[in-house]
Amino acid sequence: MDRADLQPRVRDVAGAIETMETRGAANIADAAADALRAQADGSEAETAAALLAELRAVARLLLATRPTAVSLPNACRYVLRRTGGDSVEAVRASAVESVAEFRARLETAQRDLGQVGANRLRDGDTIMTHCHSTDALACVEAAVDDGKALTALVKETRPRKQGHITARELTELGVDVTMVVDSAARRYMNEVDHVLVGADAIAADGSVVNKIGTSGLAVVARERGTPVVVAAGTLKLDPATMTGNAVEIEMREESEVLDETEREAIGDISVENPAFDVTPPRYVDAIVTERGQFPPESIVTLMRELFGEGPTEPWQEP
Ligand code: RUB
Repeated sequence: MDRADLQPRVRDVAGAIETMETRGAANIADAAADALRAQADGSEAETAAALLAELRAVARLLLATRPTAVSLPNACRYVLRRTGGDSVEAVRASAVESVAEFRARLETAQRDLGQVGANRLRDGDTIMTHCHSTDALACVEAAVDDGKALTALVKETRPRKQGHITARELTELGVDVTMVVDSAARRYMNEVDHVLVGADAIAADGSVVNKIGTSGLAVVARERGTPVVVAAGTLKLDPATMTGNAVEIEMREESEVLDETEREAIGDISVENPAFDVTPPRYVDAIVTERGQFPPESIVTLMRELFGEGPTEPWQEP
């Protein structure tokens, strides 16, 4: 596909995901679906086959922006598998309709899993959060709507401090928030009733891929017997892991860790900046989805039901 055929919205969405202006797995999926809609809507393709090829190319472009969030391929998979027809109009209409359906399902899923997660929380509980997860916040919102008063210890979440977003949104929900630096998690764990985090990807063995630091937090929680709850819609289930593929962990720029002045002052060192880590299933108590809560070891049954025995890649050229 000629880059000139890309709709400006596609370029904007891909750029925003790459620079993390759009971030968090669910938001990324929603934006990706919208980019596919924009291409279908604005394309000047003259045949159904040409429009389908454009949509596949847009999906491939989006998939290259952030490697770990499986919501991206899952969003593209959902839309492309439902897009088709013999005319440009039919392809356009089916793409637009499946994007609308996908976005509506995303919203409903978050509301439904929020209620499941809320049922675990009791009035007066303290939660500890890591990063910023709209799925995790949906659980808190539903609990607050049920009349429960909650307190939150919010981890700052270095290097990009997404904990600041969580702190603001929890405060808006009426939750009493205390922020701590990441390394203070163990110091405060005795005060915590639930660790509540989101996920970028869930593997078939129940491993949870989420913002770097989640696995350390889960180990500390297990040491103290504090339940670790992962709020993750089924959009986060990674079908490729059913056939043995590993989730790729995104490595990011060292400038997120050290600014230029700090770098110069320290001298010649290497910096590693993985964006995510993997929490083994034995440290996770429950994965909360819109289909109910699952012990991590049994999530594969839900994956088989949703994806069959493996992934499809409708963005590949036939
Ligand atoms: C965000 C992150 C979030 C998950 C889940 O990482 O790790 O916990 O994406 O978010 P980044 P949600 O800031 O690097 O995108 O529940 O909103 O899908």
